[in-house]
Amino acid sequence: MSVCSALLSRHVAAGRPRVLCGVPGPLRHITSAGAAAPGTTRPAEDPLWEAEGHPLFSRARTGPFFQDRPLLKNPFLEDALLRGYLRRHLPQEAAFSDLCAFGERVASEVDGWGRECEVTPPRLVHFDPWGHRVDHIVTSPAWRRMKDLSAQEGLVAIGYERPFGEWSRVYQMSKLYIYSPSSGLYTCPLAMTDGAAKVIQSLGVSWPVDEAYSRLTTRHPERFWTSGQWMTERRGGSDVASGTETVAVPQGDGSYKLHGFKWFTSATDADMTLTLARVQDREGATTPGSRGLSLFYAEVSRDQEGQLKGIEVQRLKDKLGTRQMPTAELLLDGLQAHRLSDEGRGVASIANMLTVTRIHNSVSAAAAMRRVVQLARDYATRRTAFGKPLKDHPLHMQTLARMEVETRGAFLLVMDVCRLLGREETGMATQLDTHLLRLLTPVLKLYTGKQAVAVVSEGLESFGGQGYIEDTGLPGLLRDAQVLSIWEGTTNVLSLDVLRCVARSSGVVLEAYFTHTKSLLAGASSVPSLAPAVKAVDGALSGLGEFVQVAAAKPPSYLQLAARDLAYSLARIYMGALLIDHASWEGASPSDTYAALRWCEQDLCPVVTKKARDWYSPNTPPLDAALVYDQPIQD
Ligand code: UCC
Repeated sequence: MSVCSALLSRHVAAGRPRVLCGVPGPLRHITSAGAAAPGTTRPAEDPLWEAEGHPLFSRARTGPFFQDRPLLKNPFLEDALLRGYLRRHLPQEAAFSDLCAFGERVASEVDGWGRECEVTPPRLVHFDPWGHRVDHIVTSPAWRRMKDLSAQEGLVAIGYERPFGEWSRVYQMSKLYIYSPSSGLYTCPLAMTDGAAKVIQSLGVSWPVDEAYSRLTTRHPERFWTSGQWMTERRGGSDVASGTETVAVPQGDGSYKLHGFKWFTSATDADMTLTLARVQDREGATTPGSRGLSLFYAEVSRDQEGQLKGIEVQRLKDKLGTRQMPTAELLLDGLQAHRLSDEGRGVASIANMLTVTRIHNSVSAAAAMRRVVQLARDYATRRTAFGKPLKDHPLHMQTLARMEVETRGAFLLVMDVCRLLGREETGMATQLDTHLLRLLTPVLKLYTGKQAVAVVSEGLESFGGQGYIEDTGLPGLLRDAQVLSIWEGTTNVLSLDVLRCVARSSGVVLEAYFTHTKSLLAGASSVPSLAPAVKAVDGALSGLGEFVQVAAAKPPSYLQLAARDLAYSLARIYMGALLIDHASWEGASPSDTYAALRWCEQDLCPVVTKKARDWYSPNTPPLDAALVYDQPIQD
């Protein structure tokens, strides 16, 4: 049977008659898709001609072959690693049935809304027809449905209801992981909402934020609020401490009025926000740097004329991706706000929000990888090239397998950090857990952000040209992945954050890392099939330990130059240990072992490899600069 007839029979079997010009037409057996030479006639029995005597490629008909699209199936049922991980750590029927039902809803309904969000981006209406300034951000119905869905499904609430104690964060993030690639980027406001709830909880749920807290964490759509996180200003995206110009002017009643310009406020349709500003003294002076920053809470509301109170929306951002989301530039023009932190403790107080949003970012990164792998492997069963389905081409399978290994490493690190967060929030964390959480959060965020771009890009290629076609929905995956390494701290800023937390803890966070990684390896020491992987991670860990000893005696500039490679080494070694640990579980599959072995074949400790090649010596920065600017090398 030819490919075409196989496809036709499949259409018939699936009860889908072919539609010609809008009316179901009779099915004809077509054995070739070739075209008649111009000017020639063909007998009716020629397979290139159909019964009525029309050539196959005429009268606006483009031939009989249409490629089957990749099918999104229930993302929970399709994810063996997610189900295995939960079976091992959270074997609760209630969690499984909820995730399964939600996965079904994502595939059958929500994914379509996500697409609607992409093709109906928000727009800003500055003025009403009579010239009044209104600054209305008009979002799509699908975007608003996402808000209701998020409340109903408890996508933020679960983290605060804690139905499974210390494993509640793992459960919540599993739901978000299934949802994220279909969410139309609604996971972004949810990340900030979760982060805001966490900050409020850590500072104390009392007036003026008690009502806000209950709204951020409710399951009732009519009460549910989302929060913004307005940190970025024109001078400071990364360098918040010296770049924040917004001032807070004290009012007689203990509140403040904020004046400033926020350059990048994601999901500006939020109901409230947390933001940073400098408190002015009586003379109007402020304290520079981090010590001058305080944390504020403000509600986004309108007056009786419908005008935003204390805010003007300057414009919406024109972004590469995340177009579904109304990101704006905001002028704060006397926005009423309440100070939540002590004066000068703004960055330290918003740090909890950074931790939560960085974890959400990583959930989205792993989810994007998982989604593109799921679609690509489905497509490989539907697409035939060079005489056989893509799935029967070993080189294609090798490529997908490499993507799968990356996805697994990312997933296990994401879930491990969620596990640590859950332990910390339920009072179960040991000191080791707390140190690990601090160290691994930036490591997780920076590494998975990079992985997502690489894996999603590879994934698009696995669809051939169709991966580049906008209305397949595939290019949006890549556009949206690109932001994951940028916002919430770029790769280099987070690499420096790793150094900073090592220095501030006098190396204790690293000790926790070494201790825990070794204990993961020890648990797998009796599994012979994992021995090469254990050996590789153990060797890399020793190399890393030696590097840290040597680097500690060098000037700070040495470690700064090594910061990115150090962070990558921490990520790869720890992911290797997690893959090994998962594969050593009695319920693991042979593929779990294979993935662990494959992961551990790469350079697990690039910081040692690069040190040996003199990447961090004082001679290197001038060479780098000369190379970048194509200038003569200075002595
Ligand atoms: O807004 C944005 C877009 C939002 C989109 C959200 C989407 C989320 C996911 C969606 C999923 C689809 S993007 C803008 C985000 N901006 C950033 O991430 C800023 C990046 N820059 C940094 O992270 C910097 O490292 C800063 C701003 C934190 C550096 O500030 P400082 O003031 O120079 O930092 P210090 O002096 O080192 O730290 C001040 C205090 C210290 O506490 P104390 O004083 O008690 O010792 C630090 O320990 O803050 C503490 N601290 C932290 N604590 C600083 N960073 C952290 C941290 N990461 N964790 C815990």
